[in-house]
Amino acid sequence: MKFIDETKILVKAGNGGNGCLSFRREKYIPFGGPDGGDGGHGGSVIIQAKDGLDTLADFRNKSRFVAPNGKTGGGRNKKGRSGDDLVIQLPAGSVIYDMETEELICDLERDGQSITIASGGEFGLGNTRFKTSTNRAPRKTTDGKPGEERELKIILKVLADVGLVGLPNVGKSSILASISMATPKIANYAFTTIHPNLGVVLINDYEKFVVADLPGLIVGASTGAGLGIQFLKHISRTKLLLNVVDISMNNIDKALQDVDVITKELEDYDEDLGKKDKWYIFNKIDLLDEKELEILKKSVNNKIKKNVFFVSAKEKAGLDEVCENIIEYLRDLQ
Ligand SMILES: Nc1nc2c(ncn2[C@@H]2O[C@H](COP(=O)(O)OP(=O)(O)OP(=O)(O)O)[C@@H](O)[C@H]2O)c(=O)[nH]1
Ligand SMILES: [Mg+2]
Repeated sequence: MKFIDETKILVKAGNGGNGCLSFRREKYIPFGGPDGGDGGHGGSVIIQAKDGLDTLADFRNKSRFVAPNGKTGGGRNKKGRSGDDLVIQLPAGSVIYDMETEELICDLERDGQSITIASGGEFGLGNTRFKTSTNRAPRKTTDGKPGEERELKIILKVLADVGLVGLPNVGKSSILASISMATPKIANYAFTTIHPNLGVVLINDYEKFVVADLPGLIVGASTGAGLGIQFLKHISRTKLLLNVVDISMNNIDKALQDVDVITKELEDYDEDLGKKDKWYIFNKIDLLDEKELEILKKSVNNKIKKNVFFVSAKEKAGLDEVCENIIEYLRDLQ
């Protein structure tokens, strides 16, 4: 599923430093020639793609990026110091548009790819530059040019690897909250989630996957009942679906029926969605006692042969195992 994260930033490159007006003044040399140096170049603003950044959240608080100006030139032909370039790192997959013209500037696809988004201003020339055979004491200099300034819209499309589906209120958002840093709304009523939520599950320093938590599905969702339908199309590109089932009622028949309702809605909506790999997550096991859980596990395992997990989002039980299995599954797909 593709989620869109969007932000606006303002970038301003540094101005070029002005050229210097100066003449050599030394003892015994009454008419020293011009020695005004050039200014420094303004720093440019460069945008660079980086793997491992997942969202544009870092840009919520900082949205102005200004590269330093070039310094003015000095006497004795001293060139002004150039402003350093300012590098902004964006997640790979970011697409950059010009706010004003809405024109696409670039699509940063790969790690390391970079673009100069605002060029630093040209430096101004010192008066030394204007010395000619006929004008040995020029008073002319030029000013540095202003650095480019642009307002940018950045859009990041995130592809979810795994989708959480299930009836309303079964604990999909609670599972997302428990395995990722996401903070979806969780409450004890149907259709708490009205828009998909996205979370990144970090397994270790270099492995992670993205989970989408969808609004609850109900009977008839595939033909438009409830909220889920409008989002089903988005999970068409996930690799794996987690069918979440509430087993707090300790009713195996009801639980299996719930599994089937979701499977059927997915199939009815789209054949390919029906064929997608599905795992079954029986949630809220904290509400059963040990014996009840033992019996339930046995009967579920009799009916569904593999890819069944028993978890408690509330107590974070069983979810590490689910996540480890997911990362292994995704690894095998590559
Ligand atoms: N005891 C217990 N309660 C849970 C567990 N997981 C979720 N809940 C509760 O179940 C209710 C529904 O949880 P949500 O995570 O909002 O469920 P959802 O599937 O996202 O619901 P919708 O967004 O409405 O489809 C909340 O009151 C949760 O606190 C669990 O493992 N144990
Ligand atoms: Mg929810």
